[in-house]
Amino acid sequence: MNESIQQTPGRLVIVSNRLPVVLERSEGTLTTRPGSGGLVTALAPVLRDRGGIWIGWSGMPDDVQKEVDHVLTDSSLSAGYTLKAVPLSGQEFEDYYQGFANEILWPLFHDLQSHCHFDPAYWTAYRSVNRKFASHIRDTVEAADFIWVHDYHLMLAAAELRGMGVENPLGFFLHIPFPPPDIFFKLPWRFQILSSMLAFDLIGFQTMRDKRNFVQCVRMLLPGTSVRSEGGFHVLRHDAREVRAGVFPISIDYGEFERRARGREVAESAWYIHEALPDRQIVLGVDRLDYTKGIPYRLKAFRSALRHHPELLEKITLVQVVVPSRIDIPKYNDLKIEIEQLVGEINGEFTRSGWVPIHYIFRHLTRGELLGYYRTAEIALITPVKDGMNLVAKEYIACNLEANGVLILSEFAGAVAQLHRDALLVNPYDIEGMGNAIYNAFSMSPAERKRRMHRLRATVRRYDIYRWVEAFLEAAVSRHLQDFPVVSEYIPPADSPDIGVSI
Ligand code: ADQ
Repeated sequence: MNESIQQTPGRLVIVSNRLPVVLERSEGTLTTRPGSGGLVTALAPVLRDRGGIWIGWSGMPDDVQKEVDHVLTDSSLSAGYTLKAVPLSGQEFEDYYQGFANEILWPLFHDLQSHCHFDPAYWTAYRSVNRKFASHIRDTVEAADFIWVHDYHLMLAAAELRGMGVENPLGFFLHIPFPPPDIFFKLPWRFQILSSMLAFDLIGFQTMRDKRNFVQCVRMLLPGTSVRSEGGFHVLRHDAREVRAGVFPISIDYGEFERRARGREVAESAWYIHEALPDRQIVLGVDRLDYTKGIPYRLKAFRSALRHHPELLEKITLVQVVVPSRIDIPKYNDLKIEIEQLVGEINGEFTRSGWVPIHYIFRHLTRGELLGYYRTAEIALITPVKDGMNLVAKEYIACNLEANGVLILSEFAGAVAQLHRDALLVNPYDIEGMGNAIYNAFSMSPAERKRRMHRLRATVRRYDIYRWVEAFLEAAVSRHLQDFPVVSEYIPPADSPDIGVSI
């Protein structure tokens, strides 16, 4: 770990909507198990080393809060840092989380304003839950602690804390994109959200595009704010307070993915997957059920590939894994129905004896199964219509040990800024173009695959999740962004994005 991080005074206080543990009730008893995911893995050692606290909602109803607190005290001992739950009532969950976060901010920040449901009751709940989080933070922190708030659920937290007199250094990382002014301005509460964000000291975005959108919104909506560039940041000065905005593309625990992919469980799972699909290239899609992931366009592109390139028939299988998510929100259920209808239509049109073109999986996979697919698939088809980063792309790369896979990546995933040189890029709205990219990937020579995949692997290995945590925490104490990839903005070419593919 970098020395400057260890030398920063005070503890680290992480704040996110959900705690990094999963609480479950089995036979009447509440238990916890560690949450998965790179963020927890990367932050846990820092929290343990310098002393830390993680504040978030437990996922349990607030009438069992005493029991939750009790269980979390035990989990804190085994985790080596303190877990503190913010209780939420059923109504708060509906209006703040399902409502404002997932029916307003999520679609709007992914440029899908037609999916937004601008209910004023949602805004009232969002404000009051952000205030509730702030009062829990205030009651927990000590003067020198660094508070790092995560994601769009808690964009008002800093302003609430400042209003309560908390003057600790405050960082914020936005995991999802920040929209351009024309879209952001549709938000009825745009002024309150934007001005509240300026109460943080450091704001991290996934890409240059997100940072630029944010700065443009501030310039237009809060004209009294001065903006300057300094040490790799944009520094915004408003009401005698300065906030620095920087770019920190999030990543994965590369070493851990690679290590597990090498293990026996994954090797066996990969072997069985291919054994069941002999002489075929597997095209893999893995997504949460979400309209931002572009699944229907992708299915249509696969159909277009089969229609226009008959060489693919019986030689290629799309495995589309969809992880159930937010199914209580009507738009998500509509999407599920649309996906299932398309899968049925395409399989109905092309299936031959011994070959079903799309294998559709709608459930959580075990880690071993997921990594088995990553390890063995010849092509990853990752085509969100918009995505903050997209970790699946990086996980696929880390698990592609033989370096024989091809990554087809949307121009609108944040990951494109780092991976554009060696992935096949597609516009997810261009169905035929995407179909051609599938064909190009299928036909790509082993040497070209290796060349590209080696470079992709080197990039993700170098800029892993540990480097990301280190860069953010270092930025919190230093005035300069040091030795971190200043990723250039990806600008789509004048011609079709997959031009120049040599196969
Ligand atoms: P997400 O929208 O959830 O994250 P993504 O970055 O792709 O999107 O992460 C999905 C995670 O779920 C991956 O780590 C993956 O391993 C896991 N997963 C997927 N399928 C699974 C399955 N079948 N079983 C088990 N686990 C599965 C948000 C933003 C992204 C941003 C991340 C991190 O929307 O743009 O990259 O946060 O900042």
